[in-house]
Amino acid sequence: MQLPKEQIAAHNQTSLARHQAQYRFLADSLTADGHQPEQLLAKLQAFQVALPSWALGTGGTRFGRFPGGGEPRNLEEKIADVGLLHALNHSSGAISLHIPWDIPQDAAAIRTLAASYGLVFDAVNSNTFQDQPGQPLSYKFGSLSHTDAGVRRQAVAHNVEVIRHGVALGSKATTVWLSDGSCFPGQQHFRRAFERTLAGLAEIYEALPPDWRMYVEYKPFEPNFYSMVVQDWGASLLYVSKLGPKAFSLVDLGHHLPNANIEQIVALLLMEGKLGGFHFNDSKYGDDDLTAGALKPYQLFLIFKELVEGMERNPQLSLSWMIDASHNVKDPLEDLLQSVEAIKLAYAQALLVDAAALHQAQEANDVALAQELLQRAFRTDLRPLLAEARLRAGAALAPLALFRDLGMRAQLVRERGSRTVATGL
Ligand code: AFD
Ligand code: MN
Ligand code: MN
Repeated sequence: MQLPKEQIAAHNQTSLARHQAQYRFLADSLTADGHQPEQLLAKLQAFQVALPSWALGTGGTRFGRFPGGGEPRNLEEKIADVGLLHALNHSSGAISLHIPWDIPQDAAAIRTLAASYGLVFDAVNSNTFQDQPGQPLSYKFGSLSHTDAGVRRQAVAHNVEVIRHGVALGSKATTVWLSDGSCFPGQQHFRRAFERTLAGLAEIYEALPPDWRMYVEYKPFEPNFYSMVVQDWGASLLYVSKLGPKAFSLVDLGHHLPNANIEQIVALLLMEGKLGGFHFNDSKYGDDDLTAGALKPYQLFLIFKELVEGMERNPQLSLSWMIDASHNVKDPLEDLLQSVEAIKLAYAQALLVDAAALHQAQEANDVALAQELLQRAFRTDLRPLLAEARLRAGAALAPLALFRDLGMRAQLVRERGSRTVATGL
């Protein structure tokens, strides 16, 4: 479903006067505080968050799945959904594919279709955590870390195949998330499992085109509940350091044990030049995959504060931003709009932090002032700034309201039916 520009403009008209008043007030107070609203707007407009092809349908848990209707039935419809979101917020200009859930049959046609919505292809993702129909060997006891060399070969070949699909689409990176590990003490020899995994990753690394990157995602538990072969950022950093300069760690916000200091992990990975990408979501207990910023917006801001510092220190820094969420009770498209908004808000707030003053406060051990400086930025309501960035890009002032007012889910249900189920988890 293409969303005509005129429809967006007409909807914007309904709240334009109110927005303009709010934006003027904000821009004046930002300017008075020494900020440059135009520069902030330019940074926000350039910031794009990729959406994963597996997050456009209703996710499920092992207990059940409650599809909401109108879910995309194929890759073309997934691209259409991302295109719709991008038209609404002008911030979701990329899609990340999961192979084999979304194998493009005709890569050139898929590329053209994506381009018609202004979309490019972000990192491709491999899948060795499920057995596919007709697959000769099983991943029940692991893939790259498996004791059987035949299974390891099959997993490497799959990852190389994923890179091949990505090349045809114009992707520049592959993300490897391994579910390998063990459920019981004694089941797996830790060092051997690590060495086998490293050898497999090295083979995949060899297959990377020269301008490609490999991201190694870590996760402490699930589906294995005693050990995981890439359990944390330390393990991920070990692998990517051994692999070489094209390998980077990927931080998925949900892949930490409760209360982990993720912003500190980000700072240290940046220091090592080994942070490659991000999977945004929010969680209370584990890999909950909830809407970014829904539970811990201050944590998201603190993470962005480190990211902004990293980006300012190294303007060449290139990071892949993606949402990795699952929607069990909300409309996936509404949820993604909310996630993108929360991510950009945290980014914008982080841009407001007075880094020089904070540095001084830190050097002087002025703890109270350091907190004031951070919270001053965090508590500034920057929603009118985000809306202004969208308005200038021809997107919606109020994406979620427009999605609802035009009855878009109902239109999708009419088009696709109420019983469609998208591929994914
Ligand atoms: C996992 C990881 C990973 C993977 C996804 C599969 O976060 O990014 O590709 O789920 O849906 O938990
Ligand atoms: Mn992830
Ligand atoms: Mn996850």
